[in-house]
Amino acid sequence: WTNGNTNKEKTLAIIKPDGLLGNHTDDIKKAILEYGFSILKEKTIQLDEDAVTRFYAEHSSKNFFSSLMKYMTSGPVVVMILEKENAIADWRALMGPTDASKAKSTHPHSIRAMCGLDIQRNCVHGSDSLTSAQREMSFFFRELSAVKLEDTWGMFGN
Ligand code: RTP
Ligand code: MG
Repeated sequence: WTNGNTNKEKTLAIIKPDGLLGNHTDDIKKAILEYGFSILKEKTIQLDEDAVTRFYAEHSSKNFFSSLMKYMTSGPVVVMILEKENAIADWRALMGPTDASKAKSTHPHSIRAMCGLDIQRNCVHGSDSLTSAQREMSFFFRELSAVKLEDTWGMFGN
């Protein structure tokens, strides 16, 4: 039998401050829906330094961290939970490579080619693994930590 949710995967997407400031939100959401994702949850928030430090903990010792902090707190962001089969990898494919200046020649139809500028101002974020997706979804949507077990159960096709 099936619970109707078999093989569906969820991932966390962020439209970063440059995406909102450049008015790319509607085009990005259009691309997301055309690619076959459902947008399960969405909210617009302003990140503070504490949130960025916790969210990007893995980058806290990198030389670009203070610049990343300034960028990510420079304006509101849109955080979304996307769902489809293979959502984590497919959303990263639709985003394109981290360096948006390269994306323009190598992945011209990607979102970063469409609205990103360079290696930092690349318009969007996507979780890079199942573990990150779970952590990042409950980071922004706390109520989800309560349904995590049920979701995991579905993901393994039981
Ligand atoms: P990926 O893991 O595929 O490289 O892509 P990502 O978007 O997850 O990028 P990541 O390396 O995890 O870095 C997180 C964000 O930090 C900014 N960044 N700046 N100045 C730089 O060299 C630099 N490198 C990364 C970007 O905004 C990046 O998305
Ligand atoms: Mg990353």
